[in-house]
Amino acid sequence: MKKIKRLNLPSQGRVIVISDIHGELNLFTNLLNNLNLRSEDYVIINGDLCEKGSNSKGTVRYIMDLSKRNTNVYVTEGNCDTVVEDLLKENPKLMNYISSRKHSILKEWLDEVRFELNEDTTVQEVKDILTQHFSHEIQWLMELPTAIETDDYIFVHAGLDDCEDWRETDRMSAITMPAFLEKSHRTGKYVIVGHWPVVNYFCDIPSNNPIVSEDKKIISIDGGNVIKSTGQLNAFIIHRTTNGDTFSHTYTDHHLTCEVVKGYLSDPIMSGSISYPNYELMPLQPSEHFTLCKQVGTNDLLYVKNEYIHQSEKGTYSAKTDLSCAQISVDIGDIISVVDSSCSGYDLIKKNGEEGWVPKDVLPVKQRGSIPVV
Ligand SMILES: [Mn+2]
Repeated sequence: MKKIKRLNLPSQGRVIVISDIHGELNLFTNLLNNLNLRSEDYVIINGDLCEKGSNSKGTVRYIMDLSKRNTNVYVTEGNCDTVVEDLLKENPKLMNYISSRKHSILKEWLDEVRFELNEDTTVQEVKDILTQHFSHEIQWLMELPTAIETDDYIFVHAGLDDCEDWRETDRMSAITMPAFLEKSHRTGKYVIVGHWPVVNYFCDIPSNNPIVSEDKKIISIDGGNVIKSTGQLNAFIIHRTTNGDTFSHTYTDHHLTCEVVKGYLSDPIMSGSISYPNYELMPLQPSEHFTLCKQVGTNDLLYVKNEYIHQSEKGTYSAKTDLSCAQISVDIGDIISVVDSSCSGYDLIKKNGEEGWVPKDVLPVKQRGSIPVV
């Protein structure tokens, strides 16, 4: 990769890392408010500002202004942000991309200048129009560094190759490689990445919270915002002190919150989760609310909520979406978010970033109605 930015961080204060905003400007500004952002804080936006969410152009505009106004705000590029590079290269596949995608910054920009695509519109025409009206944004996105290196950290969207000199990592690998937490590197520094929703990494209770691997020196922070129905936008916070750095995090999401009215101790036999690409199931033992299934891709035994099991015309079974198969414990007074209250017997909730099932009487009566799965 060629675009590497060197940065000196102060030895004290906060460094806030946020990735994969994907056009969710409201979640992002709420997150900044929750953080009580101060001018001395450093902020690293670690790629994928646009695409998938509903306000890509607003998000890019906002972060562009933020980084120009504030000398402590830095941004790296993500694979979704390279959509402007495809535009400048006149990639013919872009026409299909713009017309088939529900949300794209290119479509939002075309809408803003009231240009309507038709079957004959060429990528050259789109490029001419957008470079005429949005040259500042396009140039700013094109110039984003692939990685930011400090004395102790490397910020990169997806990951680095396990080679002698990490700078030799191909740029496209650095912004697209899957599941970096399952790989390794030899940089000697903490590598902080987004891109791969952390909930995809197996754990007993599915969680969207950042994962810090001290062994691998990898910190993975993508909370699955927009991509996952139960996802969240994480802020990973590095607290710099003279005695060494400590870490914490906070997040925002779109779910309604409520207060738990009755405590519940989870059944530990119910754990694990279903996530991409292991959706295929073999039902073994049905019961009123959950069916014990073998997950075909992993051979794991999971209790899957009946409403989420789909039978194909061929008679095979699969999970309809990513799903927690865990129960979680709650205490009276806990503030939790309600993810799905439309199923029988149990509600799917999120508590401190973790997802799981609790019996319906745990939530206040007004929450037990049917709120659709987001
Ligand atoms: Mn990405």
